[in-house]
Amino acid sequence: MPERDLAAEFRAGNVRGLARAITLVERRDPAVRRLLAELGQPRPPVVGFTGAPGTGKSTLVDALIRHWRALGRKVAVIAVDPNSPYSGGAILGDRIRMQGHALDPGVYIRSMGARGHLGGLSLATREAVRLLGAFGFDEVVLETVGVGQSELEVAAVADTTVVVMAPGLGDGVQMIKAGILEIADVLVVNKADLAGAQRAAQELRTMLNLAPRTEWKPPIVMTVALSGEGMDELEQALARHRHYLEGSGEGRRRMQARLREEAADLVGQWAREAALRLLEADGELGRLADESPYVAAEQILSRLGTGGERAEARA
Ligand SMILES: Nc1nc2c(ncn2[C@@H]2O[C@H](COP(=O)(O)OP(=O)(O)O)[C@@H](O)[C@H]2O)c(=O)[nH]1
Ligand SMILES: [Mg+2]
Repeated sequence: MPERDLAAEFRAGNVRGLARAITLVERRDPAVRRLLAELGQPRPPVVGFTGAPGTGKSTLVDALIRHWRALGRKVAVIAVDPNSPYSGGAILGDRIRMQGHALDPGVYIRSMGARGHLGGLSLATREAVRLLGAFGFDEVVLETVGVGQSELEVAAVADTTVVVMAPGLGDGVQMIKAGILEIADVLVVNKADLAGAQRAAQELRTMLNLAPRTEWKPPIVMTVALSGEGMDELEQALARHRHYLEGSGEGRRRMQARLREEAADLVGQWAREAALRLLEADGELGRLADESPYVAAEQILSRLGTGGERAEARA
């Protein structure tokens, strides 16, 4: 489908157009850039939910959707799964957990993967967020699905990162080792109905007290996502953090950092594509790479620097 039609579908609020556009994002199709240029790029606030599988992220997100819908906000959820090379559609379990919203046009849920390109996941997620904003969503939630580095990639895109723990899952020391605690703006101990929740919260408190003092101290919220207990506190914590971002200038700083990261990621991606084209087209360069990838890489960089490939990389 030509981008012109896609833009028309966006303006008409046709959700299938949105789904197609996000599929183009996953394929790293340059048509997305032109579509965004045509649509404009309002960026909705993004809340990321991360934490070990089974801690209750989807259940929490479901409760949050209900809260935002009651306020008339349109909500989009992207389940970010780095292990899936290419997904599309909602993940079955999450669809079941969030199916209460299936008929609500103010809610959009889907999963997203990205091919194993460097920085590909954050690039794709950032573009998807812009598309969702252009489509008219007021709030975007990212939920990590797989385990591994998706946590950090999601935090790099989100304005507010919520790290979810549950008793018996996602041990605190492990989170520190993985650098997860550092990315938390809000900490949730979910499944507060289960034994061990108070102790998990106490452990977290101790660890936070050991961390260097910062202007924003991540609050610890206890929730029972299944019953909605603690959701008011979670919503207040999210609102407070949003307020802090606006008032302190931290929101601006994060946005700048994000845009710079994105620029660097784009260079990485475009240069890689251009390099592969050069290696394909130039037999000599290919043979050079067979002998020494370092020498070949330097050759390629200097050739890209002279601008020969630049126009093509931009296409
Ligand atoms: N006991 C209890 N179970 C919960 C709570 N929240 C979620 N669960 C259950 O935990 C399981 C995993 O939840 P899910 O939201 O899919 O976790 P995710 O993998 O982090 O998205 C499901 O069976 C939920 O019903 C809670 O507050 N208390
Ligand atoms: Mg989930």
